[in-house]
Amino acid sequence: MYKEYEPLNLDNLPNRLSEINEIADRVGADPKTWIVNEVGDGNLNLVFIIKGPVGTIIVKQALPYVRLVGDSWPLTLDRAFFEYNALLRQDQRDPGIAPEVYYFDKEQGLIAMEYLAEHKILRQKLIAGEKVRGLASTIGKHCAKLAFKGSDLHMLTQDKKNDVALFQKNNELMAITENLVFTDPYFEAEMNQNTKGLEGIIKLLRDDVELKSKVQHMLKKFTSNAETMCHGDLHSGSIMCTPDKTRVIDPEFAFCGPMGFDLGMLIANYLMAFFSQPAHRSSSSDTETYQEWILNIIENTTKSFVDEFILLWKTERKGILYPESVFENQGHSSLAAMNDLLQEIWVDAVTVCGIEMHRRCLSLAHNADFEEINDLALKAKLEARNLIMGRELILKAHSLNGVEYILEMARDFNRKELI
Ligand code: SR1
Ligand code: MG
Repeated sequence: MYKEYEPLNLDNLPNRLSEINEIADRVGADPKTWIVNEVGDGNLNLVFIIKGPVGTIIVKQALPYVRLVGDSWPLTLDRAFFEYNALLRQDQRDPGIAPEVYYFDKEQGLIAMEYLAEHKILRQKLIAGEKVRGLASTIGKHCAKLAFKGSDLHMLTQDKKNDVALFQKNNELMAITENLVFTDPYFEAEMNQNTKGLEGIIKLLRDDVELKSKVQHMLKKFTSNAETMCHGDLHSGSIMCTPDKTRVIDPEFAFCGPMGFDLGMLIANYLMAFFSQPAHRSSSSDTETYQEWILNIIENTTKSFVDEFILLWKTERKGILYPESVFENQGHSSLAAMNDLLQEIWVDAVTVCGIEMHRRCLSLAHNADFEEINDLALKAKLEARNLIMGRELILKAHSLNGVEYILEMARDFNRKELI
């Protein structure tokens, strides 16, 4: 591989990558036998599928700019370094959940990794009305393992501090989240986009000082509370599934932040899949059945998260926080303290959830669940439900003491005519 960065393309890729043993061993030594396709449909990177006589791999390469916008928005190649480091930690904390990494080149911003042949992006499955067995349990447990095992509840404090120092340097990607997710939806930012018809609702959100203060409070936690390594972008486009297997990809936005961040972002994306269903299903009974399945996924993801967190609390609490020396070894239960912490995680998750529901309709980078709706009046009507429920979640996060309240709220908003 050349030392100096050069983006791969269909012409230069075979010769360049066949020189790398770790790649040639996985695909085949002769690049003339390779079939290469560029399949990147995300907002940032190049993604190639390379198929050869020995096997198939994925190669992901960072571009020196944001692909969605172009070279007017430069972006560090180092995001591949943070993704690589996050993939290793995901695999360590929840073995088998992330694609296996075969090769990493920092200068080229390049990661070669496992091709998930039978898996499909979860967002596409949710739009198509397909179900995945075991989804809630796999992802709920994964979020708990990532939250718990990357924190001072579990890690040696020196290792935790080294992780914090490492991921603090992913500040360009954190800045994207700080701006696009937490800030831009709440003022007239340059790159904002919204469906026509939502103007009244947008004014309502931007005039709501209590709402904006709560969002800023959550931004303070995002940027200052380095509790654990989060995936950082855990939406349904970062999950790949077969009918009964689930994997998590794309942790390039990894950062050290609040333990509820990933869970909240994920629930938001399920709620947006829920609200968009009337545009994607052909009968109201299909819509209702599938919407209930999505709500069931939200409920069981949250329950799996809590169950796994409690299990880890009882069996893997080896860090400096809430040590047994302070509780159990003196004959005192730590369960009340654990419940307080779980409550704080839940409030953060609910708040992040509401914010993510806002940004996907108001800022840059919308999601396909709504973007694939051609009937713009219907799109605006469904997005309005999503936006107002997002507001309710942010304002009421402290009093929604269980996932059931969220499910009921979603059913209620799904019936409302807001515009
Ligand atoms: C400019 S990047 C826009 C969005 O795409 C990524 O997937 C993240 O969600 C980011 O906010
Ligand atoms: Mg991504």
